[in-house]
Amino acid sequence: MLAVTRSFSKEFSNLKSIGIGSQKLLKYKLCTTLNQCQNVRFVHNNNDQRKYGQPTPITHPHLLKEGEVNVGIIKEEFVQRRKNLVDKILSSNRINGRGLIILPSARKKYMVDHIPYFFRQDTDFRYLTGCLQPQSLLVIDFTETTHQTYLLLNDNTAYEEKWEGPRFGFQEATEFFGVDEVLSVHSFQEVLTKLTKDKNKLNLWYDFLNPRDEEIHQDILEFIKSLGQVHNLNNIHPLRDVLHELRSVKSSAEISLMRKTCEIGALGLMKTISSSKHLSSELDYLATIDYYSRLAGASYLAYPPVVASGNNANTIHYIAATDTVRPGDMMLMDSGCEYHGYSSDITRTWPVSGQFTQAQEVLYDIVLECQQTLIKSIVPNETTIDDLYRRMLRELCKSLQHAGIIKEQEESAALRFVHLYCPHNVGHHLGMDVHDCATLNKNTPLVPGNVITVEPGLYIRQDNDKVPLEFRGQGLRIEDDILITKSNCEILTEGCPKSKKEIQNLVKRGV
Ligand SMILES: [Mn+2]
Repeated sequence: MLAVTRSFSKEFSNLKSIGIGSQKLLKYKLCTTLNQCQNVRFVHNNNDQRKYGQPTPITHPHLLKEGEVNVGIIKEEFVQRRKNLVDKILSSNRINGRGLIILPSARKKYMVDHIPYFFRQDTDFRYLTGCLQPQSLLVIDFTETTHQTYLLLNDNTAYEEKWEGPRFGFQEATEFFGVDEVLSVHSFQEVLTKLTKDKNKLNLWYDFLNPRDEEIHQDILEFIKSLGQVHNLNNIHPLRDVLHELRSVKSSAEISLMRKTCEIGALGLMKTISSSKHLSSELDYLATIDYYSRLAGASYLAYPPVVASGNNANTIHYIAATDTVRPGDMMLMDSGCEYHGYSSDITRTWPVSGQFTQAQEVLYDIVLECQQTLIKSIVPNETTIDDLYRRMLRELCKSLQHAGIIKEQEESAALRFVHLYCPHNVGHHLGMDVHDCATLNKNTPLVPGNVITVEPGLYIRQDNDKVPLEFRGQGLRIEDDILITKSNCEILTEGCPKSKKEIQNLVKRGV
């Protein structure tokens, strides 16, 4: 009971310090009594059955080590990320007053009445907090010299716990996430009003043009409008750009997670290739990659995989997976998994019979050689994704001319036709999201700690009567995930073979 009294009085003084009135406090006190009691058990009794809003080292010691907030990432790293964000903002902005960062989490969405979609936390919110609870809010209040972090969470009531599962109590969340204070998300307007009540210049970082959560966005807009009446509101800056710059350079903990998710994704794909002779429909292949990925520890597939046999591979985003697979077909599978918040993204193309036809072999050689040339050409701190794209077009052009698929002899004339056979880009950043840090400029040199995909392809539709008959109806792509290191780069997905010989042997003989 002593801990209850002590932690409650601490929270009481926190509330007073941000000036929430006594009536509000009474309401707050009633609804957080449950939290306070749970807090005692969190700290003092590790043997009970108490669960929280997400796995913790106490409840899930098979997943998290002591001190970790998310699998593989300790609390101090999250604290450092928030500091890095503030420092980065301050390094390019003179705020001349105070700054406020507002970042909502994802909200639960429903397919139909009471049937939720699978919940996935907002990536930026997860990156800065490690908190996996929906309908939360991160607020960072900062000046040139200090910053305070507030995490606003849903109240934990017995009713909610019964239907939705447990949530963190506020005091235990303060300790677990390493923030300065945790408050009710329902009091966010009071919290923001209090934080902005002095008449100093206010600088706001909030993604108001492309909001993450429409519902709370309306309330935040109301708040911003109310600020305009009393404040010298300097500017509203978007938050994503600066966050994506930070997220694009992976820490050593993140690199370990990227290695793991790529290892699982590559292994799953290898096992799927080697199961080919037992599989007869695209759906069989989809089920197989899903099965092997989750069995190896993936949370789920990172995106609806492309499982495209034969001519279906010419539809770049083919995700229907409704066809049967014919013996002479190649299978193009673009799949990746998510492992505790980190994604892999791999593509292989192989003959389901275990033997490429001569024409398939010609096309496969072109794509593989191009991909290997591109990976070898990466120079850290120099090469950009745009460079790789231009290089890909030139390489493919040369090979397509050689194979008689592009008839034009002049390079400049021939180059105009390459996009007909490879209409997509050469790659993208990869990390917590599959298309990671999407606001980054593709013309920025790749630096150590970046992870990108390199994924040239060739697509020749069945009805393309301009190319020799034997090439028609074939679609191929080879994609690996590449970590940029200080001296060159590391292929994180090399666990899945791609040489012609190896891939044919995999189908014929299994793993
Ligand atoms: Mn990709």
